[in-house]
Amino acid sequence: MLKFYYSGAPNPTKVALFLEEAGLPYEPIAVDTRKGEQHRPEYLAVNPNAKVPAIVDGDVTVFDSNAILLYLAEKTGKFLPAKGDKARGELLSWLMFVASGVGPYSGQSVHFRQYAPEKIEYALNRYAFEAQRHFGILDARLARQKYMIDETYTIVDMDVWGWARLIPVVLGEAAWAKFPNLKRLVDEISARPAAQRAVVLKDRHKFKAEMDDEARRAMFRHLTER
Ligand SMILES: N[C@@H](CCC(=O)N[C@@H](CS)C(=O)NCC(=O)O)C(=O)O
Repeated sequence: MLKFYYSGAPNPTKVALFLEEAGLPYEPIAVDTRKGEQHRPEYLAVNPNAKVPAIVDGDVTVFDSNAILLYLAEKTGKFLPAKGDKARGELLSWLMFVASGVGPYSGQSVHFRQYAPEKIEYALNRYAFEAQRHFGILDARLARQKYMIDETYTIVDMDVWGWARLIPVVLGEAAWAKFPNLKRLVDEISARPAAQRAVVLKDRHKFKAEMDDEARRAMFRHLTER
C-alpha cells in the first residue's frame, strides 16, 4: 500500500486531500518534525530534503507536495484538466507558481511573524507583502472563473487550498477581506468530506505541540549550524 509520510502542516495536508478525494488506499506514517524525525536516516532515504510530505508507492518515491500531486494525478488520471496543450500549460504554470511563490513566501511570513526571536520589520513586511501579492494574483484569477483551470476542480485547486486556508495565520485575521474569490474556493473545498478527512488526519497521531528548544533545533537549523 502507498506510504504517506505526513504531519498536520500545510504541504502534507494538500496531499492528504488528494488521497482522500481519489479514494486511494494509503498508510499514513507520521513524521513529527518538532521532535526532529525528519532528520532520521531512514526518512532522509525517502526525502533527502528532510521535509514532509513524501510518498513511497511500490518502487516509486516522490517528495515535495507539488511533485506528489502531479504524480498521483497522472497515475490515477484524476483531478487533471481536460487534455490539450493549453490546459497542460496552465496546469504546470499554476502548480509551479504555488510551489515557488505561494508556499515559500507564506511559510516565511509565518516564520517571521510567529517564530523569529526578534520582530524584524523589514523581513515581516517583505514576506507579508509577497505572500499577499501572490494570493492577490490567485484571487484575481478566481474572480474570472470558478476554479484555477477553467471550470474543473483539479490538483491546482488542492495546491492552492493547502496554503490559502491558512491566510489568517500567514497574514493576520483581517486579511480574508482582501481575497473574496479565493475565500469562496477555500470555503467550497473545505466543505468537501475529503477535505474534512484530510484536516483531521493529524489527529490520528499525537504530534508534539510545543515549539521548544528541541523543536527549534530540528526545524530552524541555522540557529545551531553554520
Ligand atoms: N517544497 C516542499 C516544502 C515542504 C515543507 O516545507 N514542509 C514543511 C511542512 S509544511 C516541513 O516539513 N517542515 C519541517 C522542517 O522544516 O523541518 C513541499 O511543497 O513539499
